[in-house]
This record gives sequence, structure tokens and C-alpha cells, in this order.
Amino acid sequence: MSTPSFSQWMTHIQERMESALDRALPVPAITPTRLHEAMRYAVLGGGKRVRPLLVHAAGDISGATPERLDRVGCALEMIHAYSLVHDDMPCMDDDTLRRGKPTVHVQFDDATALLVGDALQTLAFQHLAEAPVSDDPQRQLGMLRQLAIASGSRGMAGGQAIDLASVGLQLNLSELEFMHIHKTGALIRAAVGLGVQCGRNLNDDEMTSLDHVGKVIGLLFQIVDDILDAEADTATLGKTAGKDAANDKPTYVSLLGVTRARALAEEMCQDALDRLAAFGEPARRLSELTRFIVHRQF
Ligand code: GRG
Repeated sequence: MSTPSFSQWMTHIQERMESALDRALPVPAITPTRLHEAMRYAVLGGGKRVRPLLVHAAGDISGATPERLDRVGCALEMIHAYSLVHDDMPCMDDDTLRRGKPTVHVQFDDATALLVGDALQTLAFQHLAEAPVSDDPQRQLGMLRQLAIASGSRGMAGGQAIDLASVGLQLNLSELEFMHIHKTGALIRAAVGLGVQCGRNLNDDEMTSLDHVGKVIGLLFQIVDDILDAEADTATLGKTAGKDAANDKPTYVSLLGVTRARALAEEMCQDALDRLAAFGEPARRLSELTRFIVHRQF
């Protein structure tokens, strides 16, 4: 049988993840029904599932089983979904559209949206702790810690705090990079690192190289997100386009312009691909996914 195309592989993983998430989330029939309904609304039926795709692609490199990768992918997607729900609330980005649907606080209410985020965040850690994702329990403990750091004040939540404090300020390129390595990059980097750790042990040089790849993918994801925010329309993105400029937010586009931002993303992509080449065929999906992230239209 011939190897599935990248697009077939991506659809297959997205479908796997949809059903894994469906099973991992509480059913609405269980009390508190409204909260459970809102959690499912926030997570299911939308999104590109980039973080779980990264987990699966990275797990290929160490020969991890799909079941373990589903579990880690679910945990990351729950954290990601929680961050989107909170980010959309009136006290933060105040947005009404996400994944082509009304945001959670619009569809439900502010208090429910807050609780959805809280409950998804804790469910992520519960889910990751509930079954083995590594043969070594000590390593699994380390993976839980890694996810906590990537999500917390030294990772995503910290990056969001810097973002909120930066509105209207003129950041330079290294300040912008610092913010995004945390806000968007930390979870993406963790997706690569955690996916790899579900399989056989790689040596320190290999782990360092893949950590670098995860960091680069996180940054280029954000550069492309900035370009799309400036260039794409709301219907294509499924979220409000043009918000960065409207909110006077520093971005790669406001700092470099679209052409130079695009060139920087291509340069970083090549850096990641060069590193991945050393891993040969097992890194095929991660290389393809890196190219997809740079060239995506939504
Ligand atoms: C509230 C603690 C807290 C953090 C929020 C990630 C984040 C931090 C806010 C989201 C705001 C934003 C638009 C960031 C830019 C990059 C990004 C994370 C975009 C959304 O991720 P995608 O494109 O979304 O993977 P889908 O819907 O496809 O999952």
C-alpha cells in the first residue's frame, strides 16, 4: 500500500482527535449539564488541531503508539481551547467569533466561559495523568511538569500577560519574539517535545535539536498568524480578521511589513527542515506539517 498523502494523513489524525476528544470530555447528561455542554462547544467541531497534529508528527520520530499520542494531543488541545475561550472574553480580546461560531461567552455567558476555561485546563492534566503515555512513570511526571510550565506564567499565560501589557507600545523584534515564544510558542514547542517523549528514548543531541525545531515552528506559526490577520478575511479565518491593527497591537507585520515577515517565516521554515532532515523518513510528517503551517491560508 502506498504512503498516504500529507492531506490524507492530516484528515486521518484530525478525525482520530475529534473522536478522542469526544470520549475525553464529560457528556452533557452529567451535572453540571450547562458547563459540560459549553466545554464540548468550546472543543469539538472546529479548529485545525495543529497541536495534536504536531504531537502525532513528532511521535512518529520516536515510534510512539497512536493511542499515547491521542492522549497527549487531547491534553494540549484542551489547554489550547481554554486559552481561546479566555482570550475571547470581554476582559481580554473581547471577540464574538471563533472557529466560525459565536464565542463561548456570547453563546453561553461570561461566568460559564470562565469556568469552561478553568475546567478544561484541569481536565487536561487529569487526562494526561490517567493512563501511561510513557513506559517510564518518572518521565510521565516530567511530561506533566513540562505541560504545566508551558501553560503557566513562564509560558502561555505569561506571554498573554506581556501581550496585554504591550498594546499601544512600540516593541522591537526581540521583545516581540520573547512575547510570542511564550504566548503561542510555548504550547507548540511542548507539543513537539511531549509527542517525541511518548516513544523510545532519543539521545540528548536529538532532543535538543527537536526542541529547537519546536521553538522555530512556534514562532513561525505566529508570524503566519500575523500575516493572515492582516491579509485574510473573517469568513476564511473563522475569527475576526484585522484585529491586530484595530487594537494597535505590535505584530511581525506592523514591525517588518508583510514581505519581510513572509521571508522571515520561510527562512525559519528552512532552518527547521534542515534539522529534521537528519532524522530521515520518520520525520516526514513533521517536515510536511512545518511547510503546511507556513503556507496555510487560514
Ligand atoms: C488566556 C491564558 C490565556 C492565553 C491566551 C493563545 C492565546 C493565549 C490567545 C489566542 C490569541 C491568538 C489569536 C493568538 C495567536 C496565535 C493563535 C494561538 C491562534 C489560534 O490558534 P489556531 O490557529 O486556532 O491553532 P484553531 O482554532 O485552529 O485551533
